[in-house]
Amino acid sequence: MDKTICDICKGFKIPGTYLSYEEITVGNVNKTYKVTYQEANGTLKSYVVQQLNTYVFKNPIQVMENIEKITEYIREKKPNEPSLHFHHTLDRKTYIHDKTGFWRLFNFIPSFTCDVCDDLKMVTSAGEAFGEFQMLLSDFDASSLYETIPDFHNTIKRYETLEKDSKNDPFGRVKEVGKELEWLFSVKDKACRMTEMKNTGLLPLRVTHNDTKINNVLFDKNTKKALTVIDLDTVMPGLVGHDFGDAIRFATNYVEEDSKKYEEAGVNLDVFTAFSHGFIKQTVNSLTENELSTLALGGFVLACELSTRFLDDYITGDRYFKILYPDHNLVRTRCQIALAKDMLKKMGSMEKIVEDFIKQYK
Ligand code: GN1
Ligand code: MG
Repeated sequence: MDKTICDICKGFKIPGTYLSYEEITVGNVNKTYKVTYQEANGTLKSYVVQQLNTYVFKNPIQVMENIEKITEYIREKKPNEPSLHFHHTLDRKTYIHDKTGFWRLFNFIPSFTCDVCDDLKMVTSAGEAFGEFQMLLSDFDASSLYETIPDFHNTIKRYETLEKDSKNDPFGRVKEVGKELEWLFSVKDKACRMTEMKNTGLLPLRVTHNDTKINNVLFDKNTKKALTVIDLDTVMPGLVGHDFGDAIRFATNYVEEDSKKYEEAGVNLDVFTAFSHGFIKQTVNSLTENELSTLALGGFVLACELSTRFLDDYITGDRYFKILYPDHNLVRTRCQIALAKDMLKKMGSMEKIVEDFIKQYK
């Protein structure tokens, strides 16, 4: 791997002497490495090298084109803020595609990330960062972006896929997951409500991030404020409720996404309040009434949708998400279902919290 990474850095014309690399193990699809170079004057400089998962991103060049467009757009509006800069090869491409894979390289921003965040000020700051991302792109022409993963948050289609694959049962695993399937299909209408509203023209398409996990926010080590949001691979036209909901299902859960302590999974309403505060403050004045009405539901929708995706991957032989042990996707499914069940119980409280912030900032 050393040689491959070193060659990739050469391809991106990184100046100085290659010293070392380490893998950054966050993320369920791509492979990410931090690489350190020594420059001619002796200073050390780090970069991030990433191998894009081309099973997931079937059209990686379109992914890069989307990212370039939106990072340039944001940089023009906020030139002095930290942001991702993708390096170019000699032939002016932002990627290298060879027999070792599809690679890109960008600046390393000194910062830290957190998978579980109980510092409520940081959670609010993350909410502001995702809200701001949404707002900075609110006048960007969403139709100029490629839909790099078609129907990514089309919950109706996700359910159809699960239904079809569980009928085919290619690995004989369906007998283990009867309860999970039954529960997921029992809440299908509610889980598909946002997609239904989009299909009937009740919700506008916006430029959305589509992977708003709190570990996709870089925080400043000293101030603990959000510096920027990262992981722009899934930036596409989408619904604001998806971005809000995905953030909620990840950040508010008492346990990690793949915890086996299902009985402890659930929404921490303090974290919910903190994130909603930051996000709604940034976005409230540019969202429609219908969009605002979907926010509290969003977490439930995304928890159910991701459950269908994890469960479908389990049933079809774990081809999509990286797994660390054989039933990892089943554990992830059960944890998301437990979270979604708790969200149903707390829906009234979540709606009230959202309404109060809307009143406060509108
Ligand atoms: C994947 O790899 P990562 O963490 O960026 C997935 C998201 C899921 C997430 C669940 C392109 O994101 O949609 O919510 O795992 N990304 C893609 O942890 O499918
Ligand atoms: Mg991602």
